[in-house]
Amino acid sequence: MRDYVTRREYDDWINECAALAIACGYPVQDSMINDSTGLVLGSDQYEAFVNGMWSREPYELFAIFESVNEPAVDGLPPAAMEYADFGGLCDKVMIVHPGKFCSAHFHWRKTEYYEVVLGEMDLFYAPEIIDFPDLDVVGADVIQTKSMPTGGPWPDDIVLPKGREQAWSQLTSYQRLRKGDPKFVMPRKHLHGFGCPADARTPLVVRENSGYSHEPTEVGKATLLPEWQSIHDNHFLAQSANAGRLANNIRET
Ligand code: RUU
Ligand code: CO
Repeated sequence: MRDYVTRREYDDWINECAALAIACGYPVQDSMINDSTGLVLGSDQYEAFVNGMWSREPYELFAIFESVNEPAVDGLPPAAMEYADFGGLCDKVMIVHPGKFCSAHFHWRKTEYYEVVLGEMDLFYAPEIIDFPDLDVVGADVIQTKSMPTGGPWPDDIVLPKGREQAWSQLTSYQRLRKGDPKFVMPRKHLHGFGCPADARTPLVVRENSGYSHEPTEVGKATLLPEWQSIHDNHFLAQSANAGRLANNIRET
């Protein structure tokens, strides 16, 4: 089983994604193109590179170009610092090839919202907060002022990556998002994941805005407030996706 990506494969993938993001008008800077731009969500997902990013086979991997990640704490009253890690500002664009997915996950802190820039987005989510008491997620313990749209049932033709079916089983609501649709808000603590339709002509290019993105990568940490350096705010339901997110296994030769 393939558990690495070659330098050539990785750079071809990310350069293609960068070209698409730039063609879509996204402000991609050189510093946003690095060895953490691509997310391969688990060692079992490198198999995607055997037949290439255009094979349309189901795997969990995609790219993120992040143009803003700002704690936005300046000017707050000091008492607000206690929960300021729930706020902040982030602007990113995500590129998902046909048949590929961002794994099922939730964030304790981050509320995010999407705008499709190119292609179509298959969005899957849990419209209610699902309790994970061991992970400190209990719907009854948090503010909930409104409900999410219930969405529809999954289409019959979605093919999930092998072995990941269980992780997606509680994301019972589905919506297809297109360019020009209203922004779609995904409140914190709700399970979500998304993909690009397997038969699409172009990858999905989707812009995400959110609160501060507490990502577990080295690059993201450099600019952080010291108090926030150890915060990881992403929980992927597939255990190997959590480990895979930390670093990519890129083989130089
Ligand atoms: C998209 O839902 C996302 O939250 C990205 O912003 C990364 O954090 C991983 O998934
Ligand atoms: Co998310």
